Amino acid sequence: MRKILVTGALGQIGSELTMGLRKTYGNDNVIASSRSKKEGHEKVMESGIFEILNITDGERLSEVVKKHKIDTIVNLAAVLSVVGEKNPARAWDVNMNGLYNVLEVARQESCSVFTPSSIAAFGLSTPQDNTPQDTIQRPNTMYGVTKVAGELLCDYYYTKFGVDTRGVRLPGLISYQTLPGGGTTDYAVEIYYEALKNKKYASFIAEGTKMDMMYMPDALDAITQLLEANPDKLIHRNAFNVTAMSFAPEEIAAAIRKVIPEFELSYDVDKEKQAIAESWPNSLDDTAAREEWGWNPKYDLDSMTKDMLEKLTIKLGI
Ligand code: AKB
Repeated sequence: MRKILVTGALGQIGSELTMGLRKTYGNDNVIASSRSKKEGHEKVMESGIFEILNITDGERLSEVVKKHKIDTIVNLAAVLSVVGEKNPARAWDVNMNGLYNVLEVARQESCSVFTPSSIAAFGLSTPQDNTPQDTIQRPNTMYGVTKVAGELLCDYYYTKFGVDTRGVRLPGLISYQTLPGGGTTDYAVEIYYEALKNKKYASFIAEGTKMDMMYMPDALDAITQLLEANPDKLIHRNAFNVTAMSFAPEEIAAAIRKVIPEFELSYDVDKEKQAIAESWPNSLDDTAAREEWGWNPKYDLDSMTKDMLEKLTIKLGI
């Protein structure tokens, strides 16, 4: 049985992945960690071991890994695109120095490592449609820079030291449990909350701007499937394109209108976020993930919308 450490365990992905991993591997075998405790996350903090851990502190990371005899680190602590542009130095520190610490401890303690990359690892010179697995990567955000460098650093630790590193390029993630923490794709989560609460939403992303997206249950499947994938079949390891759908604001609004016909979409475009969105692909080609480890998402825009609205209706007590 694996002994897993999840960093960033109280974030959008971590809070759900930790609970999922605990179901599969047992509560005692999945250690959740975060740089601080957070109200509303008692389930994650109390259903198994919880450690206060900031990944920029390599010594503390090493101590936690040794203390719990960790063999797998799922590194989800990261500063996302929009927040990263407000504080590039912090984005570099957490996303790069933090990842370096994770890989170094993994090398010393013989752990395997899962770290997500992102669609942010692409830039304006990348082919925008059906973006290939292996292509030009010249992102123009600090978050994107750290994601490309992170992919390369993980490759380096695999080829140089034999650390079993794996990762996927995640698109925008949509979930109803924990809010995302400052990304460009966050509009696609906000829109559901506002549709239920106010029947209208002003999108900070402009009409016609397509980005790849995925419902959280598929993202959790992607991570757990790749963790357990047969290493002999993995050619790409640290940076698999994965996607489940690609849409623009007016398309998600149309899907919401099938459930809430009176829903109204308007636009209040944020220049900085729009520029980031335009630098990212319209849609990814995820053939390599499908071929190398059987990636096959379950949710499309309509089935995700139906489930999101049902679950959020219960959560918000509407
Ligand atoms: C963001 O928008 O920054 C993230 C991402 C696509 O990596 N959701």
